[in-house]
Amino acid sequence: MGFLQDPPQLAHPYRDDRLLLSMLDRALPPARRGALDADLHALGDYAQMAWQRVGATSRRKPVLTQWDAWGQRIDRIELTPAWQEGPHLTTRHAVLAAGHEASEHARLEQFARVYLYHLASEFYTCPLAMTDGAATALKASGNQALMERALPHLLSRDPANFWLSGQWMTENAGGSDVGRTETLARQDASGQWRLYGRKWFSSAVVGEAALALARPEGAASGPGALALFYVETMDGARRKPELVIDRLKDKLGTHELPTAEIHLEGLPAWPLGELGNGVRQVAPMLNITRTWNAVCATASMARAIALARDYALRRHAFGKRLIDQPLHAQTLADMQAEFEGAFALTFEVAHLLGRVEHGTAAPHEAALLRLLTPLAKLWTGKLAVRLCSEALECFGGAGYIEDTGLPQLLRDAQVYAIWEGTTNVLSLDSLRALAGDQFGALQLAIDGWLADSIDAQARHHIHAAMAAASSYLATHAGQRDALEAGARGLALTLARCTAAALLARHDSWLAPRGAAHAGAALRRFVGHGLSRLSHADPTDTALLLGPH
Ligand code: MFK
Repeated sequence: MGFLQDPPQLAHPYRDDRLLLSMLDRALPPARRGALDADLHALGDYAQMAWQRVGATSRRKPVLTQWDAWGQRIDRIELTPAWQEGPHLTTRHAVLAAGHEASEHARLEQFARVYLYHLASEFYTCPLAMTDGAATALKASGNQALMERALPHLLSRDPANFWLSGQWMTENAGGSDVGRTETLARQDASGQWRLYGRKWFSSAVVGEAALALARPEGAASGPGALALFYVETMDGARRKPELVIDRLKDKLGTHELPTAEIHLEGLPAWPLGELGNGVRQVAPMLNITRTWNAVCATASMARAIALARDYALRRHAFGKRLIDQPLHAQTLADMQAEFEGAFALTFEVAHLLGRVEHGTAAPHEAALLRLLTPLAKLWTGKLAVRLCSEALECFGGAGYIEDTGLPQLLRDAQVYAIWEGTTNVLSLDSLRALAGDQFGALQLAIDGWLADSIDAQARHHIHAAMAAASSYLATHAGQRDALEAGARGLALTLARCTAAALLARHDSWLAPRGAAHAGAALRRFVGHGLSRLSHADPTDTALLLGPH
C-alpha cells in the first residue's frame, strides 16, 4: 500500500487548552478553581473518548416507533449512546446543578463544564439548555408550588431523579413572531388548564416537563395576551396520551437530537404567573438558552480549530508541513484570533450572569448583561459557521468526507445562527436592549477593561469604533427603519469592540506572567477591524430587490 495520511488527533480539551486554563485562573478564586478541576478533567476525558468513538462507529439517528406490534400507540424514541449516557454525565459532573449553586462564580463554572461536554454530548446540551432555562424562568416567576415540584428534578444530581424540560414555543405561524401562537389553553370543568394545539419544533420531546406558550381561551390576539404554562409529559413510565408525537424532523445537522413535531390534545398545564405577558415571563429562559447557544458555538469553533491545527502538524505538501506554509499558518492564526475574541465575550457573559444573579454585580452590569447576551449569541452563531467552514477547507478533500467526522462540524454549526432567534431577530433584540442605558453601561465596562491595557493602538481602535457606533445611534435616533436596517452591523460592531477590550484585559493579566499569546490575539483581532457598521442607502436596497 502507498502513502497513508495520519488522521488528526484531538488534544485533551481541558488539560491542553491554554485559553480555557488561563481564563479560569484569572477569573476564579484559587479555592473554587481547585474544586472545579476534577469535573473538568473528567469531561475532557469523556470528550476525547467521544471523538475516538466518532471515528470507530457509524453515525446513528434516533428512531421513533409510533405503534407497537398490537396496535397500541407508544411514540417510543430510541436514543444514541451519548444521549443514553447524558443523564449520568450531567448529574455526576453537575453540568446543570453547578450553575444554580449559591456563588457569583456558579455560572462561569457551569459553562466551563458545558464547553467541554457539548460536542461529546451530541447536542444533549440542547435539552439541558432548555432545562436550565426552565429552572431559571420558574425561579423568576416566584411560583412556589411549581418551584417545589419541578426544581428538585431539573437540578438533581441523581440520574434516577433527573428531569429534562422542553421549551415549546415555535408553531407553524410563529417562529420568530411568537405572538402568532395558536395553541389554546382552556379550563376544564374542574378548573384544570389544558393545552390544545400543535408545536412545530420540539427539541426535548424526550423530556419529562416543558414550558409552553399558549393563548387562554377568550383572550385577545397578539403577543401580550399569551400566557406561559408548565406541563409534565409522563404518567409514570408512559408518555401522557394528550401529548402525541407526529414525527421526527429530518434536519441538515444535529442528527442525534430528536427534534419532533407534536400535538397537544388537552395536556394538563399550570400557569407560571399571570395569564398574560407570556413572552415577558419566558424571557429569562430565552436569555439562558442564548447563553448556552453562545458557549456551544464557541465550543464548536474550538474543536474545528484544534483539529485543523493538529492536522497542519501532520500533513505535508510541497515539501513542508502545512503549519510551515506561510499562508496556511496565516489562515489558522486568523481563525484563532477571531475565536479568542468570541471566547472572551462568551465567558464574560457567563461570569456576568452569575454575578447579576447573585447580586454582586456593579450597578451598570445588569444593563450590560442584557445587551451582551444577544450580542454574544448572534456573533458566535455566525462565526461558528465561518470558522467551521474554513477548518474543513484546511483538510482539503478529507474535510468533505463524512466518515472523517469533519463535515458534521459544519452542518451542526449552522443551527447556532437559527436556534433561539436568528441573527436578525437577535440584532433587533439588541436594539430593544439599547433602548435603556445599555450603551453607557458598555462604554463604562470597556473603559474599566482597558484601564490597565498596555496596547495603546488597540485602545485607540476600540475607542474609535465605539465613537462611530455612538454617532451612528445618534444620527439615526427616531428613524426606526434605518435603525432596524443597520441593526446587524451595529450589533457586530459592539460585539467586536467588547471582545477586543476583553482580550486587552486578558493580555494585561497574562503578559506580566510571561505569556505573550493574548497580546498576539488582541493585535490580530483588532487588525481584522472592529467596525461593521453599514450605511446602506434604502433606495438602493429597494432597487436591488425590485423586479429583475
Ligand atoms: C446547544 C445550545 C442549546 C441552545 C438551546 C437550543 C434550543 C432550541 C430551541 C429553539 O430554538 S426554541 C425557539 C426560540 N425562539 C425564539 O427565540 C423566539 C425568537 N423571537 C424573539 O425573540 C422575538 O423578539 C420575541 C418573541 C421576543 C418578540 O415578541 P414580542 O412579544 O413581539 O416582543 P416585545 O413586545 O418586544 O416584548 C415583550 C416583553 O418581553 C417586553 O417586556 P415588557 O412587556 O416589560 O415591555 C420585552 O422587553 C421583553 N423581552 C423580550 N425579549 C427579551 C425581553 N426581556 C428580556 N430579555 C429578552 N431577550
